[in-house]
Amino acid sequence: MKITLVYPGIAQIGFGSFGRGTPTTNLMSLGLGYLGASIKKNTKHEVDVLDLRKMKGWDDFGRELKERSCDIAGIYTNTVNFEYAMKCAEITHKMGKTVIAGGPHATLAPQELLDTGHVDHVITGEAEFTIVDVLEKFDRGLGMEKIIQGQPVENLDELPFPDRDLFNLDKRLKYLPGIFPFPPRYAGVLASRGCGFNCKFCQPLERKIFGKRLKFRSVDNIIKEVAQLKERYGVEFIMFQDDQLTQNREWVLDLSAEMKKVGIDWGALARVDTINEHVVKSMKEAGCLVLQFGFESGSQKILDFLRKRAGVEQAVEAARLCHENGVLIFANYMMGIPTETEEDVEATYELMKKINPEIHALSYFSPIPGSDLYDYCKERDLINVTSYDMYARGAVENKLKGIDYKALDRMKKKIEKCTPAWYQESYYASCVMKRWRKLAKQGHTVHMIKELVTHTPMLDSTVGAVYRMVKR
Ligand code: B12
Repeated sequence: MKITLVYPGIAQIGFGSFGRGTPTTNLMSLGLGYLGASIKKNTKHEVDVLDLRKMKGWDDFGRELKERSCDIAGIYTNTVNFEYAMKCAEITHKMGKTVIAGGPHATLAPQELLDTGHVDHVITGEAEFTIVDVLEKFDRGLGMEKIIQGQPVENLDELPFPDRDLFNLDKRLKYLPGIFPFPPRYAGVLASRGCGFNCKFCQPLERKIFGKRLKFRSVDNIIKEVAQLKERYGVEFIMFQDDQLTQNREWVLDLSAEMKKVGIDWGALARVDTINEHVVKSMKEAGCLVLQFGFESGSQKILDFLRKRAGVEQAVEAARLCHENGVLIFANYMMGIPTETEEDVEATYELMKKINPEIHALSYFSPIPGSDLYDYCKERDLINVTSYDMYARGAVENKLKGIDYKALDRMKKKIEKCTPAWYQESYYASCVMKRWRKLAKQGHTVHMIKELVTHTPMLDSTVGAVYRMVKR
């Protein structure tokens, strides 16, 4: 039997967007990587992956699917890509194949998937063990429920590492450009699952997927994966994709000590209230180049409304610790939050000025289904979202009624002006130059030129490097 795992992540970026130099176009789905590894390890069935970002269009997808001649398609669903996921299901179903779906959207609204008539079974929550059972039952022709609760993974160390070969990591690393803050030859790793906090714009969905208990891999297990990535694939930078890596200080200090021995650059997501001087220093000494924080807002009133549990002062202190210890700050923040006033937005501007991050990414608040803040907005009839792909951050506006997005846009420009642009970072520019020299040396000149022309971040970083040289 054969199962093809499908990643439908083309919302806002479209077909053929793979490798265009943003996290959304470049990152592989670790969830599907884990499922693939589990199927390979625990069954005799064949498994491969189809990534919509690499397809030219729906005909191409249909043709490729036919060629793969799988029996079952396993489709990842998140809300923003729901329409594309269901179109994949429809095409697959019409070919007479069985469709199983999972992922965040499947977990929060399984019946919605079944109602399309193109999905046969939904597995909610974590699925590494359950997908194996399901495939065995299919193989033996046994019946199954439509909605199957995935068996939670209690001990993450029991899982095989995500299967990178299913996503051709080798080839990706040769050709994929870096995305700041990831230099070329980076890979994502997940060191823990779950989040112990209760932010209104995110929870309870995370708890529904991963359970209430925080789950940490052992440091030893993580280091084995990191070392494998370095040795087998020549990975030079690890991005820890956990919701936040710093929720257990002792563990993160142990992890840092071991990362130092591996000798590889890395970055992670963190919370401003879970770090201190010792943690930041240790992380930096261990090769941590960048920490990504959800600062969200400069208004304490809004932070409290969001149940963020972190204070504005803690945000400023976290930024100071990073600057003093030479860790780059990647600042995520939001505007367009319900109850937010002009003064609150002004406070966010003031905070961003104080933080002075190297990289910043604004999201106009998206009421993400599965979160308490989505329910809040729905109850008050605030939601303006008319299609699933409007849930993406980026340039999508008018998500909520009563918000002056034009004024927010003006504020966004003001903030951008007072915070340095990432392309002025000499580290990234020098990585890009190094990569191009290597590509040229290896005879990939055409690819190098193509990258220079098509990937804006590459172009920007070169402009940035030249700019700095001239300035000096
Ligand atoms: C890293 C990350 C990203 C990265 C990379 C995503 C990637 N390709 O890996 C980037 C930065 C690109 C990103 C972007 C966005 N993200 Co994001 N992201 C995450 C994060 C923090 C980790 C993802 C991960 O690696 N998880 C670990 C793996 C093991 O879990 P998993 O993917 O869910 O897979 C498991 C199960 O779901 C299930 N499963 C998954 N697929 C399938 C398929 C089948 C067939 C089956 C049976 C089971 C199954 O089994 C897996 C193993 O147990 C999660 C939060 C989280 N902790 O998961 C948010 C999360 C997935 N993101 C979220 C959101 C909202 C977004 C954005 C929309 C943000 C925005 N407003 O723009 C964009 C959308 C991008 C896109 N086009 O898809 C939400 C999704 C909520 C929803 N309702 O869909 C999450 C859950 C965070 C949250 N709580 O709000 N994200």
